[in-house]
Amino acid sequence: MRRREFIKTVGMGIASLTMPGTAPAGPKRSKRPNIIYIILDELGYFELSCMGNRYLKTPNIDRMAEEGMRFTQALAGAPVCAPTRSVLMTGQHMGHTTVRTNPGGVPLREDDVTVAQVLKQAGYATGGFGKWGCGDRGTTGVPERHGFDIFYGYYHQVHAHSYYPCYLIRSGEKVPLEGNTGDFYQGKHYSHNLIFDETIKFIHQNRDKPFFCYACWTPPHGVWAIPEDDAAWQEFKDKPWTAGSRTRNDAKLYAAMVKMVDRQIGQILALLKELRIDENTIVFVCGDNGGPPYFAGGDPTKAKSKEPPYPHGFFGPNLNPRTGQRFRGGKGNLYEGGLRIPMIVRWPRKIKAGVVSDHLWYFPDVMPTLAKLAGAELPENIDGISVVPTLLGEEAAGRKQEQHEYLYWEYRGQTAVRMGKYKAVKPGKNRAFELYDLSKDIGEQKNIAAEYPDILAKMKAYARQAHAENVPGGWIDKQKGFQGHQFR
Ligand SMILES: [Ca+2]
Repeated sequence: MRRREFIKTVGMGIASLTMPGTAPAGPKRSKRPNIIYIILDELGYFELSCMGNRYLKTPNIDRMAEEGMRFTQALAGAPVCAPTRSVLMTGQHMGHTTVRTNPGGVPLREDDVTVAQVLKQAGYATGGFGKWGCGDRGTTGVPERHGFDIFYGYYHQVHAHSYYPCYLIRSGEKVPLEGNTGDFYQGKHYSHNLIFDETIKFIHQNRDKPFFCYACWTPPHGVWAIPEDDAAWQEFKDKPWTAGSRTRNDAKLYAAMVKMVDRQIGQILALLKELRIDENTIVFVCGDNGGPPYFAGGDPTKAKSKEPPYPHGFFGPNLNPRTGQRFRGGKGNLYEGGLRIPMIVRWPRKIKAGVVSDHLWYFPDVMPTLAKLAGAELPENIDGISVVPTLLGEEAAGRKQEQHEYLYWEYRGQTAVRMGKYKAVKPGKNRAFELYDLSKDIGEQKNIAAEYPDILAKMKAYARQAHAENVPGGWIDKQKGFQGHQFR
């Protein structure tokens, strides 16, 4: 189906679903799983306690990994927040997706088809909760124009920098938060608690139908803040840590926020059991981009020394605490540190418990994966491949796991291509491509470009083929956009 026709059919709504001959092939409607897709903004690959992190505590995510599948080579769609969400939502890599910059000014186009549209057309209830990042209020990119029955939270990237905003947005309408002033650290309403409550409410309300719950939560992204009485803050507030980027509390706040969202994931899993939909619900938990080396400078109130006390970040998002090996780089660049994310998927009795998979996949694959689970039809021109055969087993899925010929990223003059064990990285606009063999060199230290010119030439050709001109969406009503934290 072409994208425009697809939109037209979505626009016809429920009527089209009952027309004979239009029912999508796939699992029976009654068997179709609920889908909960949770993003923890900025959470690094090694920031789980099951990955050996010494400071951060994630007992519920660890339990999900024990009961489900953990991926070692799940990669972000982009090394920063907005583009990675655009890739996830459109099933298109960075050479094709619409939002390729991060400041929040570029929205999805009217004719972009999202995961929510795909699932809604197949009869799913669709809800989004958290940070959207694919189009501000008043643009063509808003979630209510892209398949979400409800979206509650932040639309503009920068609006999400405050956990005590003056308002949040519910499906395009401002919801004023009286008592919040624009102060980053205190206020009457902590946004994430409201967002979590709405997430829970949506699951409750839709327990009897197939639903897609997109929980694109902001924690542990900064500016770091948490209510004083939150149990997670009480657990970490007296740690002797002074590392931070704005305040001496930042590292403690970060750890508390990770613990808080982990606790809330536990609450969601308990709710699924209580509602007796645990075995018919697949839950994904992942990061959104590679981990930034937060708080590398130590105590922000002291003059920085030449040798920062935590060169790889206070919590070491890209440093394997068990082996001392680390991914190069971090958030914002296209070395592995900018792209590797935690990814854990749980579906009792469908996904084998305790499996660690090294299947290589990335955010464009989410749309075809969820569509396959839902028996939904896909739009044309997507770059993803379903990972259902890996999740359920090739026998249960009825087909072999397909592999990507190559994976592609671009961001601010950087380009990266992955082909099997090889990774080609162009680290900047006027820089040459480097080539690494990740099977031997996970830290991307030994550039072998000169030794394998034919392989690099092939990967450069892929990069040229993957990049298409960027045509952004636009404004419908500029007055409605985010104006700054102090504005209501
Ligand atoms: Ca992010």
